[in-house]
Amino acid sequence: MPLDPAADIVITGFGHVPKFAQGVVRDLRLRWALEEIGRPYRVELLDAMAPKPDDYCQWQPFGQVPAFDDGKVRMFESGAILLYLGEQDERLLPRDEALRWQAVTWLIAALNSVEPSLMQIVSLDVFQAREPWAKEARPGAVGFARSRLSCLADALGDREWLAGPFTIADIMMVTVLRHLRHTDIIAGFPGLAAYQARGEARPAFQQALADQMSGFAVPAD
Ligand SMILES: N[C@@H](CCC(=O)N[C@@H](CS)C(=O)NCC(=O)O)C(=O)O
Repeated sequence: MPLDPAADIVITGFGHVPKFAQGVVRDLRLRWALEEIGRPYRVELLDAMAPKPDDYCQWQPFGQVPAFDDGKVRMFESGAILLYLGEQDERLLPRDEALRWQAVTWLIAALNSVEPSLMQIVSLDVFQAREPWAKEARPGAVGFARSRLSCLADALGDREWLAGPFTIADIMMVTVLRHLRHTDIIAGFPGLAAYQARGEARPAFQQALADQMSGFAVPAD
């Protein structure tokens, strides 16, 4: 059971978030990776709505979560932290050079080529939902996201995971796809829906999600 109040590894998360964000806050990526390799960790929960203390911004300059500290390195950015954890365990990042760089490539693709287009829809549906232009902008944003998802679905084909074995690339991509769980857009790509479900069925994901949810006062959707 990796959650351990005496662990050397500390990550940050939020103590409470609105319902739409429960189960997608990005500390989930770290929790999932740590569960996959059985590394104990503890969590410092911050108030999502309050200004972040100055000392926290020296750790995470944007005042966001997650941040990570294992006593050796202090880091922020979920992708960088997954790479760091992958360096330490081949169950997250293969030692074979070709597979390893495939995994790194797909991790960056998830962050840089897929996540922004999906977050645009989240912004319109949640953060900007009351803006008069949000409704008009949505079809264009959905069209763009679908074009990215279509390329992703083609690239994945009928493979189980993006880089061959399960890697940090899958932790990143599955958590990115979860941003659209309030829509039926992923369901329009059956291969991607099955891929997401495969990732979410892993016991390490289930444990990570349950632990994140237990930090929130309001139950999940
Ligand atoms: N690129 C960062 C993004 C972190 C991020 O957006 N965190 C969100 C929670 S999932 C957050 O802290 N939002 C509050 C804010 O931006 O002030 C990462 O991947 O770590």
